[in-house]
Amino acid sequence: MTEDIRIFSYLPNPRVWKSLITAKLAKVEIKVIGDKPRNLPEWLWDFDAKKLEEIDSEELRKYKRQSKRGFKGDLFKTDEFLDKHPFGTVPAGFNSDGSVGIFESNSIMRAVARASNNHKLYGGTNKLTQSRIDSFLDANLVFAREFQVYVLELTELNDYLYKRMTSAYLFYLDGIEKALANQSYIVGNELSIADISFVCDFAQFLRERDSKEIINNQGYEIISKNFEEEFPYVFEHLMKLYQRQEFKEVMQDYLDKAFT
Ligand SMILES: N[C@@H](CCC(=O)N[C@@H](CS)C(=O)NCC(=O)O)C(=O)O
Repeated sequence: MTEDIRIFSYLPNPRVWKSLITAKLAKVEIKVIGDKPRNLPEWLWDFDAKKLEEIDSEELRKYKRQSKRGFKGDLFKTDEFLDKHPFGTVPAGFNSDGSVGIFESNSIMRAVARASNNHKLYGGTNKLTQSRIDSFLDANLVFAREFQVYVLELTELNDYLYKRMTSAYLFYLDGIEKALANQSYIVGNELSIADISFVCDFAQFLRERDSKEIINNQGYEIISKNFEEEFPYVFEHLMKLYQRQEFKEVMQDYLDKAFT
């Protein structure tokens, strides 16, 4: 059976988990290709991604590109890859024949949800619910971008960066806490991709707790230090979903360390 969506990425990657969890819940066929983060420079980034050792060294030269974000040095990306993925990032999603590229992990997840029979995780047929889900996904991306910068600079923090991250954290969590105050899920009373995206991105952010010493040594505190007490609805929601089978199978024990 051919897959509905193909994803190339470094693995494991919480951004890919969004699509994996959605695929499990929505019974959509996806194929994930990739390797450890440090090995991705040894791959040709393409719909038909492969290890560089399979490619002639003369041919390889034309694929060489300077990395832009999250990687150092050179990466190898085909022209077709850059045509489908103009920002050149992973996770890189594709439709089943590779003729369409889908980038941004939230959008790849949306494509997976749309590939299901009933789009249940993406508001079903209700366009307003779909738009409300989109609203949370946009808010989530703003938060995720902020913490991407924070994580990449974690060993060289400064006041500007730290304040920006703190304010993005408080802004985002305050909104999610309010959304969850009177309902069981982020959008209404049904699980949606807004919840899935929240769990995957926020779980990744909480791993700042693994770097407590590095952060403290620079004179700063863990931003999520009092998360459980300050945002009880968010905490409860995160734990409820983290323990759910479809999430657990993908995330395994990723968050356990953050709560010990
Ligand atoms: N917001 C994007 C982030 C993707 C992203 O920034 N990916 C980086 C790695 S963390 C990348 O692929 N960089 C490629 C490069 O450096 O050329 C998403 O959620 O998919």
